Amino acid sequence: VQTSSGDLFKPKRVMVIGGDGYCGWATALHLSNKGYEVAIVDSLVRRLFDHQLGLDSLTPISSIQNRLQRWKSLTGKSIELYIGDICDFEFLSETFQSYEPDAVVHFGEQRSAPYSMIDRPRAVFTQQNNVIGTLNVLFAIKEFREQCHLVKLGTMGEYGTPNIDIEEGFITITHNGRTDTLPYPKQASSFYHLSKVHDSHNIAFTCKAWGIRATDLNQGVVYGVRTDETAMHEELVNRFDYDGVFGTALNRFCVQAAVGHPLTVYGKGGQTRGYLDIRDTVQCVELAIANPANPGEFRVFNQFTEQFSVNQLASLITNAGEKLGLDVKAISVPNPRVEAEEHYYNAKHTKLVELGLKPHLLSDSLLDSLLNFAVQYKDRVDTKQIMPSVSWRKVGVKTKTITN
Ligand code: NAD
Ligand code: USQ
Repeated sequence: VQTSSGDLFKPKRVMVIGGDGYCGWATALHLSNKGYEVAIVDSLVRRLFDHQLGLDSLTPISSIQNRLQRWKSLTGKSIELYIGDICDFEFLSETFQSYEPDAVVHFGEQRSAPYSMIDRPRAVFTQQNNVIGTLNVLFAIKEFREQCHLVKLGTMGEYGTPNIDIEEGFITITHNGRTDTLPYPKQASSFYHLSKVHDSHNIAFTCKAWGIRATDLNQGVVYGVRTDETAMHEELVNRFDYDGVFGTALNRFCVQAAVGHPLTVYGKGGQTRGYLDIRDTVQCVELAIANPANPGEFRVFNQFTEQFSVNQLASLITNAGEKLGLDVKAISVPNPRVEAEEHYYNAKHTKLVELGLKPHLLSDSLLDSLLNFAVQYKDRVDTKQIMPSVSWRKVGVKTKTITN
């Protein structure tokens, strides 16, 4: 790959941090399938959160070791595995020196906004885990692998819901007769989303100060479950979160429809966000890796394909459910979050398309297959986990046990 600065940089060895999670597992297999050498780094802390909160994926997921053995036996391809916490710099240094990655895709964070709002310990954990983890990755690149390209998962939620168009990372402003291109203002609305803002600042600074090459992927809400690779065998099946802490909007609605639970629209339902199919997550990450940032360049891509309000999602699922003979109803539940429920939203998302992204837009057939998927596993649903259990307003200082 010839980067725009003219240097030759052909990434082959990719480290996927958080490769046991929802986006990371699908991406690790996709990259391995595409001929990249892949190593997964994961502390498995996400499986621990599930145990601690009494939650479970809709799909039964195999251990990471069994997943990788199955992948090897099906495809002949090996994925290396490093179990450890990237906040432990000794572990991360050894991993970097042993694997020598050309690119690091960093998914390895605590990614639930409600989890970060349960109580003070979880808010602190989220910011410590995410901010220190990313800082360690930046130091490891500087120290051991200067040319390594960091592809970091950020979030569209960093921008909040401003009353003007959202640009991709930067905005050109004229103020008192002078003009500059500045980072787009950040207005995150949970301790989790704020951790991503802090990460972005640290990454931007180290690109400038140390010449790190980085791409910040401000991803929207991901939906779907099957990718070409995870569909190859039941032991490769991805996780599917539907509970009130880790489940995200569209995926949750599919499970709710499958078990006859009313769709949980929070408040007025005008909350609009960018969404994308998990098949596009893996495609976007591959595009970012194949077209690396230049040394010292801090790139920001808005990674989503379409915008929807919660009400729009609810009506899409209602209609798709009816076609399958499901009786789907949406209800408004008091919004546990502090967020605008009716607002302007228009976010740019052209940079990944310019690199070649061919989006899988939300279609009737995808909704159909996602609903059927949820119906297939509906006996595993714990309906007590569906209603939201974390309030932004009632967050407390003490460790809270989540029970419904
Ligand atoms: P996930 O919880 O399924 O996976 C995250 C993985 O990272 C887990 O396997 C966890 O064990 C691991 N991890 C966490 N902290 C770690 C640490 N300190 N050291 C090593 N491993 C660690 O989450 P996901 O849905 O796959 O999200 C992945 C990334 O994408 C996150 O950064 C998230 O913020 C971002 N993202 C997700 C979505 C979405 O809708 N799921 C949308 C936008 C952005
Ligand atoms: N919502 C409902 N009902 C539900 C669930 C959610 O109305 O049952 C609403 C929420 O109030 C919010 C919107 O839907 O307005 C999206 O909520 P979500 O839980 O689907 O997504 P969010 O909390 O924003 O977080 C998810 C991922 C996170 C990622 C983010 C991308 O968990 O890791 O960063 O999506 S974004 O939303 O673009 O910031």
